[in-house]
Amino acid sequence: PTNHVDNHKENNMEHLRNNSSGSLITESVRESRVLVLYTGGTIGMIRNENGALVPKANAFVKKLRNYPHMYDREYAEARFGLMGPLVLPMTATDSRRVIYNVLEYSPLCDSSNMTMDDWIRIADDIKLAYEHFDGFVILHGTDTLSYTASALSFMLESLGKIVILTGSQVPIFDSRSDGLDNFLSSLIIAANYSIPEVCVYFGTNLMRGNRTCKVSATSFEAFDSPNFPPLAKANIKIEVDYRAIFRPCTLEKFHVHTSLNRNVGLLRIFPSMTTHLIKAFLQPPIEGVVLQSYGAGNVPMNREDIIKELSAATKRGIIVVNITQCATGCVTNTYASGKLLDEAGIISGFDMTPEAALTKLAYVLSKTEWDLQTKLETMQTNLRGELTAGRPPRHEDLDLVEAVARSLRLSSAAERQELGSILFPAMLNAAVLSRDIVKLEVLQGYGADISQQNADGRTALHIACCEGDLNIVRCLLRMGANVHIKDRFNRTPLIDAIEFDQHEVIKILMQCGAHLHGSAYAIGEKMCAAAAVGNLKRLRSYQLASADLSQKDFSGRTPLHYAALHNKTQVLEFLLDQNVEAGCLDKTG
Ligand code: ASN
Repeated sequence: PTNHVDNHKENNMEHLRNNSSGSLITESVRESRVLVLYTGGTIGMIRNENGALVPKANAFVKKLRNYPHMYDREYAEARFGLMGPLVLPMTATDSRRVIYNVLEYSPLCDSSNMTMDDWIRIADDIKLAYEHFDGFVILHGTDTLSYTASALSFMLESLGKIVILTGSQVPIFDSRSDGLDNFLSSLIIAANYSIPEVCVYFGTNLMRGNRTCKVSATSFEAFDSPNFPPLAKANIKIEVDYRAIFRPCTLEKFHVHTSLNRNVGLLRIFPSMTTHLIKAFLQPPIEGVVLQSYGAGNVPMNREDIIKELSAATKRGIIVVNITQCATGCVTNTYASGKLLDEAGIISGFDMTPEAALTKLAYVLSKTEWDLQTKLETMQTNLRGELTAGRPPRHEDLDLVEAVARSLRLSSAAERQELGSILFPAMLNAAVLSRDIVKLEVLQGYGADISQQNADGRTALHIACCEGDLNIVRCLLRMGANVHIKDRFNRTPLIDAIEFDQHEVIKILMQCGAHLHGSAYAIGEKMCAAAAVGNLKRLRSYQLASADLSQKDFSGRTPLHYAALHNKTQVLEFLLDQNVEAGCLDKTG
């Protein structure tokens, strides 16, 4: 990365944050905010005099503003003025306005030049902007896009928001391009769907990033997810397969892991490979090897020299992970050579892609706090949905919706989807209200998405936060419930917990990375109203949610003004104890 951007990163972020208020903010405006990290790639390139594709700095956003598909000028200028963030036009199916900011990297990079440093820089940028946006889109060259997506999936730990990487085969500003659709669909999905994963969007598919490979240098369907179905398909409607989504089940805040071990490599077995080559490959400083074997994980049994070198390497503490050269399928112990590899200390990478296996090794090897055994076990554990170990559950066997659908004689996928979207939220909510943890777990076993929204966009966690039963809240979070989902009224579970003054619930939500969102003035308004009536409990709720107690309302007054005006001494004492600013003036001075 160049210093140029790093020096300006904080300023850029500050600029984006300041830009994210605007003039018409009210709570009723349903908007979602997406940060676009434009790293380079064909998508934003232009053709030079010789017809060659080259990146061009500071042109992308300017050009986008001339595309009515990408920029609703009238709305954007009324809302933010001339040079504010970009806004998508509303379509018939959208429920929220998509507001997006573009952070352009410098220099713009053909992805074939990208390195692990670039992955770290992207992860850091997401960290800086995390609380200010609902989702992230990374515009990226296609050549190494699957590597970046796989690496980020590991580096972004306890991720609660969606990150989508996309790019194109033809520049977005060419008259016939896949870039426009890829970018537009990524923005709409990032703004509207709770899929807390690092994804790749290409063609019409949203895929789990660490399951993807670039499979074509020419097709508009350039990426495939050979061992895992797409998370969503963008046809006339966007159809999300919610049960395919991998949700983090830790009670932790989002954080990023920003070191990677570079001493890793991909070793592809081929007929008549020389011993010399294997030996050279396994020389120090190599620490991790992804072995790309034949078929179901085979190496030539008659090549004792190869097995011997690999075995010596694992004895030296090098991690060797076995994956298949085939595009689909999994390493198994079907053949005798599997046993041989086991004995040589080589571990199975199951059905991981080469990109996922390599970046996971770089990630795992950089965890200095783990010993070798932990690293070996972690390589074989499903961390982010990157591998399938054992037989995947067959949903048809244990699917409640299937059973009801059969008895109602519903046959189409759309009807089943609809049935699930009605049945499960209602049943989850009933289980929350009756505080029934066993039922919640059974429902998840039957295929319920724990974060599924009902007709009002509310989830089981919203209800649980109003009710205030800590065990239920904790159970939902452990089952992967997302803390960031906004209902139809723009309320997150945290807002519900605040307005029901569930202090313990607020604490655990904050521990899991929940945060206040929207206009600071609107929050100020709520706190001032609480101060005016002496509602100390409510102010404590806001304090636990890390609200700024000296935040002004729309008239410029703070909670302290109101407490003084209405003679609410308890609130006054509390606020003064918190050292809130006492000296600020309201709009009348
Ligand atoms: N070489 C380009 C890149 O990876 C390819 C592309 O974006 N289609 O940056």
